[in-house]
Amino acid sequence: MRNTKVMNRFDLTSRLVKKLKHEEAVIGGIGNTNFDLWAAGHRPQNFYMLGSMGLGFPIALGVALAQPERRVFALEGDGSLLMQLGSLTTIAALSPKNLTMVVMDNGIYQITGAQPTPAAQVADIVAIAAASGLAGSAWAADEEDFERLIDQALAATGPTLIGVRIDDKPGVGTTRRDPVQIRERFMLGLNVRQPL
Ligand SMILES: Cc1ncc(C[n+]2csc(CCOP(=O)(O)OP(=O)(O)O)c2C)c(N)n1
Repeated sequence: MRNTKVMNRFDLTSRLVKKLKHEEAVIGGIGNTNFDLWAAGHRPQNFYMLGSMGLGFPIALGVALAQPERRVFALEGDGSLLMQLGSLTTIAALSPKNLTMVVMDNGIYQITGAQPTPAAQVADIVAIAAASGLAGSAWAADEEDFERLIDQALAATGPTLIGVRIDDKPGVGTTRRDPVQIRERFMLGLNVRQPL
């Protein structure tokens, strides 16, 4: 089903962030995806989802629609996405040209004790995305292929989804849990708030 290398979330997140030169927005999903986004180097255009599984992509969709000239990336765990699969069809139907989703598939709910997710056995996230209408969905074969898919996404004319198989490591850092600060910094970073 997936002839892909098992990679590492922090390494891939760092590779993505290094490629961002135009104040692209990045939305990190609950837990490890936003921990590693934070650890890869905080940017004012980063938003760190706290609390609810599966809201990374819906939030990113809102940002992409509100600011169509800005590229938007969203990072989500496989367990979180499986809890909010309807977001894929909504995104496919609205088809924002500037949104790229990355699914960090470790086949487990790592942060709550490594219980297996359905992606470990029966669900192929990229096949689900393609069948939801996201035709440009692909598994990254290895780190080089991931970087190539990100380069493609930076020039894409429709929403794209990249699946990556990752190891069972927890996030490298821990996001500072201050929701008001996270929101205000992000709004400043997106130029929708004036500095005090
Ligand atoms: C709606 C909801 N249900 C359950 C939880 C508890 N919870 C928080 S993170 C998590 C697991 C996330 O798994 P995944 O998205 O695959 O990321 P990973 O931890 O593997 O990086 C769970 C069950 C929650 N925060 N929200």
